[in-house]
Amino acid sequence: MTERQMTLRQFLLSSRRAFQLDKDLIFLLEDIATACRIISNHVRSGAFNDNLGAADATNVQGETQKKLDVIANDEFMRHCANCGRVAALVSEEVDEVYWLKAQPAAGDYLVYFDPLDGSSNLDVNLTVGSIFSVIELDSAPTRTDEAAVLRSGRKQICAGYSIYGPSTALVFTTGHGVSGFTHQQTTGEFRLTYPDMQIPRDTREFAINASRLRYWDAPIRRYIDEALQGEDGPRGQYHNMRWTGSMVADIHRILTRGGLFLYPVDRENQETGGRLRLLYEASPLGFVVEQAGGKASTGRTPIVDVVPTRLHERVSVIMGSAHEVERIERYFEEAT
Ligand code: P6P
Repeated sequence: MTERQMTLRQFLLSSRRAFQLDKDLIFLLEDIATACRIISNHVRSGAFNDNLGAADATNVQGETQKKLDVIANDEFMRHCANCGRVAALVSEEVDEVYWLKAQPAAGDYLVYFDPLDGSSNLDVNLTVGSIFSVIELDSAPTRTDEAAVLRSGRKQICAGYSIYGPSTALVFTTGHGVSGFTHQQTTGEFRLTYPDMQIPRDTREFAINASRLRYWDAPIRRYIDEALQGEDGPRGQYHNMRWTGSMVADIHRILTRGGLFLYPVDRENQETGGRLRLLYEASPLGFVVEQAGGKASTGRTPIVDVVPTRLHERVSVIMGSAHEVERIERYFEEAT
């Protein structure tokens, strides 16, 4: 079976022919894939190189950085800088925009990334991932300042993630559906193992941090209460729950078998606008979910339509199987 599974390079070249994919985007995607391979190696050998545990630093989010957060960030910064069209990098781990060009031009790329999502899972040997997003500048920004990179998710030309689980997989979209590749250790190749990923419109599985129940808004509380009533409740069916502590892992499961991921704004986190960040978590994964036939909403509006006002802006996140997202959006409408 292996030989018939396209390599990443073969897939990108066929996409170039089929969708006129820009060669610079192909180079950038291959560089991102290389960064993810290297990060995967660091994650899997962390215990041997004293790379587990905390670095003596906190990031702009006020979170204690893990040593591997810093290593993963360095790998993304280094590899994304290879592509001559990348004008700026935005990282969860870096306070400011990292400009690579003093005079960015129309057609240049902005790359946004969470280099290691779910890193609190590292020390307990659970799944983590990396998230990335690419926007092409439609005009030369007047100033190389934060405002130049505050773009809505609709402007993305590419987004995806890498997941470091039992195997390492790379999943992305360039706006023509979602394709997934598994890293083959024997050859070092990423091979096409999840062609055309589609999220079932219906699901009976949700992912939420249920310890926050007491903070939830009424529509979220209603949805979860109904699900938990199972066969005897208004949904008339048993619902299952998963919560992995890594958005990448939950979203990969949803892309693979359906489901609903929720991290809503609630009474406790409303001051900060929620938990998850828009530019390098919710927006890229929202683009991927939409391209796979799912929906990604704040509860009231598509996540990719949200225009950020701050670099590390947070947002309410409800994404996955379309019919379940639509149900919650109805609950929000009914609650107003
Ligand atoms: P909690 C990881 O830190 C993350 O940003 C997401 O990947 C994950 O879904 C969420 O936070 C976990 O949050 O409240 O369970 O720690």
